[in-house]
Amino acid sequence: MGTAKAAVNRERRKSREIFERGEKVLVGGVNSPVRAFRSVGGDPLVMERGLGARIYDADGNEYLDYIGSWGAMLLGHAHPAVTAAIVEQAQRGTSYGATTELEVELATRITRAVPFIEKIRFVSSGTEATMSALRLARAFTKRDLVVKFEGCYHGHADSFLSQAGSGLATLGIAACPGVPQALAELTLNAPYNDLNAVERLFALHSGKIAAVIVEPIAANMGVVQPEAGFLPGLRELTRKNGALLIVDEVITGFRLHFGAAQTLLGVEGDLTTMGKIIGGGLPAAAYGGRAEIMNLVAPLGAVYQAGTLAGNPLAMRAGCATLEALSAPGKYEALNALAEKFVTELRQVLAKSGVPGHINAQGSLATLFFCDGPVRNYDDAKRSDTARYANFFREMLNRGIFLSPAQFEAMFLSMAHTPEDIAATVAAVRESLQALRT
Ligand code: KE4
Repeated sequence: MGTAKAAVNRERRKSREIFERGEKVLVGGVNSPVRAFRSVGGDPLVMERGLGARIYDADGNEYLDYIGSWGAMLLGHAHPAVTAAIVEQAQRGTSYGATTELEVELATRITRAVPFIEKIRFVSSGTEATMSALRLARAFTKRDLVVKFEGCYHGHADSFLSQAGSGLATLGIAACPGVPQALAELTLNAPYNDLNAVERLFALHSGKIAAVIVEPIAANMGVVQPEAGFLPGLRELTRKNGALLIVDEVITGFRLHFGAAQTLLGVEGDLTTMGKIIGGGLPAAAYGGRAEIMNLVAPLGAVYQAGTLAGNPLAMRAGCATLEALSAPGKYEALNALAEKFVTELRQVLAKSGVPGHINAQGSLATLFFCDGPVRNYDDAKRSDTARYANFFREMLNRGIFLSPAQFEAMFLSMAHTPEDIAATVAAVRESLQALRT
């Protein structure tokens, strides 16, 4: 049985000073809204370094990290082989604006691991990947409408900002200002896990839906798994109605196993997006699929998409080193076994705590919702007591555990977390839940 660190309201003077300086020149002091800790209150942390499963703030406080750069750091921070590769590559220059063998190597590694992705285009963020995949789907089908799911998040491209998850759910933004109404109307939303709703949309908009885009395991409303038949049902509905299925694996790509979550879930999208892990913590993402579709992209086709830093050698080298390290035998088996043990113990602690809650988990992704289960879509997730989550977040932070500063996000376990880390985390959860009751 692990022991939790005593809850200490740690000194964070430097974080506060840096953040206040940042607020003068950075919007809200951040470069991505969730980092502002708006939904959990208190001073946002300014981080200084990470190593393995740990991250350290500007005041030198150490935390067990369950964000891991929002899933990118599956190997943990500053993995020796990845760091060495980046250092070596940096000495050759960081970006040439020309093809390098490194992007060929990373694309080859990905397409070998995910055979139904025949061709890839690298971009610099998940947003670019999904935005480009949708443009391509619209060109391929010559249709305009897109179906997404309430609570799913696919980045901040205009077409994906209605009823989206992640930071929009956290800030309660259902429809984003600045997106023209004419464009917003081209995006249709359905509840996750609701095939009938999707079927109704296809009937209502027959011949007009270019694509359905889905997170194969939702992680941006908190973790919500696909129910049996949901993903194969989407595959069938899109095929029958002449639309493309875009599977957004920016989080799940190479997280559950060495490849796409789709392979484990019995579905193959027409297009797949990836990011985070394939860049090893550097800006790299990708969209890919059948050559028949991908060949419509410039310069082969007329679907224009480009990027100054796309496929840059530093990110490609980090991605190659990351996938090389991940391909070692037993890595995922060990991660998934530890994750299963972790979630089992968390559920036991939650059940005994007397605090209403429900845990959804799949592999190394998990979310503790402060509401009664089941949580099978965004409406269920929104029943969560976000004020209680905020208090839980603070209790855990003061015990040296850094969780997502928002209920509608996931916990990301890395391969650097050890059984001792898990035991200490479970103990901290037990004590934090107890503190919520007093
Ligand atoms: P980026 O543009 O942030 O690289 O990727 C967008 C994206 C696309 N698809 C999925 C499934 C995603 O989860 C994301 C981004 N994930 C969030 C975390 N929930 C990024 C964190 C943030 O916005 O700061």
